[in-house]
Amino acid sequence: MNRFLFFTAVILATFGQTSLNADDVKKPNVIIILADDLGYGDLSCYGATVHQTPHIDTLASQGLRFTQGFATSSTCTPSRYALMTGKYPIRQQGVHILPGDAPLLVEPGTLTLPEMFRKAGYTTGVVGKWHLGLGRGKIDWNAHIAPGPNEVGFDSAFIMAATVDRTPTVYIRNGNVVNLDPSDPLFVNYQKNFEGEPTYYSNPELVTKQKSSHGHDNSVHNGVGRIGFQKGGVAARWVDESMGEVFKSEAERFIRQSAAGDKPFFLYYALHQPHVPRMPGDRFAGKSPLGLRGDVILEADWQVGELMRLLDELNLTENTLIIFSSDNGPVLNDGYYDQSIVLNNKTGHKPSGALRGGKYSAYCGGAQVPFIVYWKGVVTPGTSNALVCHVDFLASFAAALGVESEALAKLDSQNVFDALLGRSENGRTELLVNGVTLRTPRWQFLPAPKWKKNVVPELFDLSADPEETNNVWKAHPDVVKELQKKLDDILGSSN
Ligand code: NG6
Ligand code: CA
Repeated sequence: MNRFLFFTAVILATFGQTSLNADDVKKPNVIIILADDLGYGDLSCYGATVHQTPHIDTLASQGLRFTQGFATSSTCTPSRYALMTGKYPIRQQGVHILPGDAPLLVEPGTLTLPEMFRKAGYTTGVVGKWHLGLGRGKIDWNAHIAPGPNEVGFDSAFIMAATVDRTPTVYIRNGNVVNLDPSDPLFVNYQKNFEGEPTYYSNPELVTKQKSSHGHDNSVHNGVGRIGFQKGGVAARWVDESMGEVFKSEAERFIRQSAAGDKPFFLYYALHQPHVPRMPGDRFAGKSPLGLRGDVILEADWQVGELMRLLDELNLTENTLIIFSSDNGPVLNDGYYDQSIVLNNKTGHKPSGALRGGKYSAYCGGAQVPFIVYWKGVVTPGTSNALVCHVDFLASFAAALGVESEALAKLDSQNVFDALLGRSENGRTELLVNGVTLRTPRWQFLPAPKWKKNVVPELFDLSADPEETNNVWKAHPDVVKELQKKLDDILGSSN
């Protein structure tokens, strides 16, 4: 019955008649689980045979597994910016991989994904990787840090500021560094070291766990060199090997607290795996033939299983919509010697599956990622080839929940809610990826850079050549012209 009412609202919203009072409708809880650098081919439900990911596989086998699910970008900050704002990252200056002390990219007051859920009456929370900046200028890590996630839509936030390999290596709860001892204040600097503080080069004996292959040579924490310098805040520093446990507990805490209230909840659960440095907890160390990179994928899978177990325990499974995806494609060596290349080659694992490229790449493997929508009893299990993207969550859920806002018209986000639920095979007709590539369900088009001479565009017919091996631009001048025009329109529009 409740679900029926929700669907009535969806249908009304689809036809522009959002006349149902939001309070009449039992809205599903929504959880977006976003892995960090997990590739299209890394899960057994997407073809990996080297190890099994049974919990995420359950989401896939009992939900809808997308074969053309996308992030907007092949790196983290731009990708997460689009998920949060419903805008292509190129709409704003400076949306690139951020240092750990960068200011907040999202302006408070904008219609973000969590803000939209709040308008729909949800309790909202984020647990895990943030990487969208904090504060407005130089951050005082020893005072309340704002604006941050709490100012752009999240009622509660338990985050790390940037990445596992960047300082500060501390957790931040609702703007305050967790476990900070006032007598040992925390300082962070991305330009220069603090006098007398050990670094990768000055104190190599501290680098006991993973050596850097490139970069990661500033402050050393927990046996690993990081990007960025830090001083103090020792009691607050995380233990990498327990991060999976910590984020799991925090996600559980948020769900339990929200379930005790009378509002539905939205949780953005931003897992830290399998980004470097890959440091699994004891229970997963040595479990995957892929080594550390595989171990932490299994750990992430366990976290998903624990979440589903909790939903069952709280009787929430049937009224919770879960989306599982990744912020960008996979990478093997991302700056540490962790055996990932050797073991990958030994096992023949394909982190991007049959796709070309991975993290940082303009080819499909850069941003085409695992993408699963699970809603027990509502989403009919299966596979969808619809082209869908994280940037679409905002418009899709706004339409489904009947949230109206003038801001929606100015977004790149499209309402593909029917495609997300498997009620339509029609997703997007085109998607801008990395601010340069145009992707359609059939074509992948990389324009020739205008400033470079003698470089031809690249056009791949994915229906015949999913691995992007055969550039067919010469054979399809009309397609090139049409896609270039679409690209120019998107880039030229002021959205
Ligand atoms: C790069 C880092 C890489 C990773 C990446 C961000 C080096 C050599 N490389 O600069 O390790 O941190 O930034 O990854 O330092 S992302 O998933 O957050 O985009
Ligand atoms: Ca990432």
